[in-house]
Amino acid sequence: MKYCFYIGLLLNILLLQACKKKAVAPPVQIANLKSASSFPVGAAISSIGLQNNYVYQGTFITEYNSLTPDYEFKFDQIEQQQGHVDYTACDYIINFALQYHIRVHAHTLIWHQALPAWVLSFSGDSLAWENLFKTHIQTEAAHFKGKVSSWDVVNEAIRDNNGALRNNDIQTGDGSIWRRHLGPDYIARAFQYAHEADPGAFLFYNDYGQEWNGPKLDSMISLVNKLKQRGIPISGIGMQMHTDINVSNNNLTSALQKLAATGLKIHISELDISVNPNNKANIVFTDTLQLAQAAKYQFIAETYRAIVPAAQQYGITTWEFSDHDSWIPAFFNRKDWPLPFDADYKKKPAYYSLLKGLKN
Ligand code: 9MR
Repeated sequence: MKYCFYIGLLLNILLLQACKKKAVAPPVQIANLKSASSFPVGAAISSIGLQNNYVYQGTFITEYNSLTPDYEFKFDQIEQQQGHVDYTACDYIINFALQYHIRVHAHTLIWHQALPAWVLSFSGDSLAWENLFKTHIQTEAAHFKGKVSSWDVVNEAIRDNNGALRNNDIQTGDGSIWRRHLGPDYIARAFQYAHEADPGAFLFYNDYGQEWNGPKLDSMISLVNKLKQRGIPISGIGMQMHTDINVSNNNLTSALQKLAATGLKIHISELDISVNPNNKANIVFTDTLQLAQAAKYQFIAETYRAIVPAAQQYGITTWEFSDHDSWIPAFFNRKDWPLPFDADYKKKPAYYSLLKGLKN
């Protein structure tokens, strides 16, 4: 009996202590990227990923509040045959975004790649080309009017080697059919046509290389400043930022400074950070590489927040979010791990450092 009393007392004390522990508030933890950030955090996603992979879909919904369609909105996807426009995959993405209150940054109206064969072989005079160009822009922009927040209107119009506009060099894969048939002012007209079709959308010029290619950066800045001066309805610049762990932090900082000085919105629009830029065949993703990548993610997010004024911060978007879905290994035929989630959709050091960079 006496023992029963002591055992009861002991149990009560243990219970009390357990209750006390429960009452202590847990340390504050940021649960996801979107709640850590004062501006939208996005990723490129695909309708196939959303449809076939619940982990993909769940991870995206938990972490992000902006999306860019990976390929569905491109010309070759929506109009494989002339006159047969099919928005099924795009509309799937739009409905998903509406359901989960996710911003849609649509990509892209005018690009020299991802064109249907009939456009590449189209023969017509300049009026016929202008008509094709305008009809494509306005039909698509009108279809998504009020459903997308913004568009990459023109993508990658500037060459890598001298900052000139892509032009006739179609054979090398470096030219632009648009510049060739429509003259250099096609860029301004693309923005005007898109604005006529969807006056409420923010309109972006999107390109890559700002952080490593000075002439290209300067040419881009001169292009957008001239458009602004002429009253062409451009709202922002997309800095794709397909970059790597070796890129110079000074270059990143000065590119962001120069771009922000245009006064336009700045979207880091396709971020990924390669750890194998030199295509090493036997590379292993060591802890050292993991940490170098994590530091670069953090640096980019912190620098963006420090340099771009809040009113110009359109957001940071990675190109997909898991190493499983990155374009880089297939495109460059190499091993790489460029994104914040690993191939099993588990958070990498890069994820936690990006989170810190968005919040610190
Ligand atoms: O990642 C995209 C890939 O799935 C598509 O097949 C490809 C062609 O449509 O485009 C890739 O995305 C590119 C983007 O549209 C523009 N910047 C470079 C991206 C990677 O190549």
